[in-house]
Amino acid sequence: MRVDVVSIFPEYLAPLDLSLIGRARAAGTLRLAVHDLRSWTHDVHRTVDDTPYGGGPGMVMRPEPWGEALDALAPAELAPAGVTLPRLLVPSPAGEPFTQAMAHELAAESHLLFACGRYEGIDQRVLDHAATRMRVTEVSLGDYVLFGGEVAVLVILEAVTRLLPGVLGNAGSLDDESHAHGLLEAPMYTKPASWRGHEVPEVLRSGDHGRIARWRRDEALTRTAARRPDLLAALDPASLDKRDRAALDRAGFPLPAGDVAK
Ligand code: JD8
Repeated sequence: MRVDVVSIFPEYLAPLDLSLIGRARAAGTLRLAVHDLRSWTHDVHRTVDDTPYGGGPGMVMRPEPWGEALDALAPAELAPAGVTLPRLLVPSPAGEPFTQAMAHELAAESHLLFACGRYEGIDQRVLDHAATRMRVTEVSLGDYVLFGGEVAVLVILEAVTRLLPGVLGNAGSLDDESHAHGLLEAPMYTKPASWRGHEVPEVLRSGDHGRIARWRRDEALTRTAARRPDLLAALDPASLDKRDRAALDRAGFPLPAGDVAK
């Protein structure tokens, strides 16, 4: 996968050299380039912002440097062939929520291009113009306010990179994770069995794999009911068996109506 990131703070993307993402880059699975938006300015002050039309606080990113950056990284001449046009992702608090489903979707692309805004954001015409030649998605990390898009790009690329073939050593650990089955994960423990007066639950040391699986499922259901009732409500009621329903009942969670599996 090819990835281009444009930012006025390219140093902010330095963590992409580290750890598993860095290894994916070294292996050639991920061909990542970070670009300084100011390299597409021409004035002596390398200006990227100006005052907002209509008034209001702060500054808005001027369209000209962005237009040149996108022209350079997604040349319009390639549009008829269609194959090399990147998917443009623009982090914004007004974007579509980023989810594991979107991470899977992005992992299937051959070329991603991220535009990191700052200040009050990027002149809307940059996105409107880009949309005439490529797929543009405004994406949000969540309902809180950041200074700019750089951290969102770090998060999105971490979620996407670990889905690329060959990046995660143990393929089995992908399908058992939180959100894959719509529930939060049960807590995990390692040695020692007793630490500062806190014990590892007996069931996990029992060696009884059936009991362990049931305990983990109950913990997943109980945690999800307490912390993420929205996830439980979205589950297909038919995916909950009698013991699932008993665990939810004990947790005081109103049982979803519908057919009981098993
Ligand atoms: C990009 C500029 C700040 C946005 C005024 C100050 C994502 N979940 C998220 N929260 N915030 C962002 C985000 C914030 C950004 C930019 C992403 C570019 N800002 C501006 C408009 C309102 N603030 C985000 N993804």
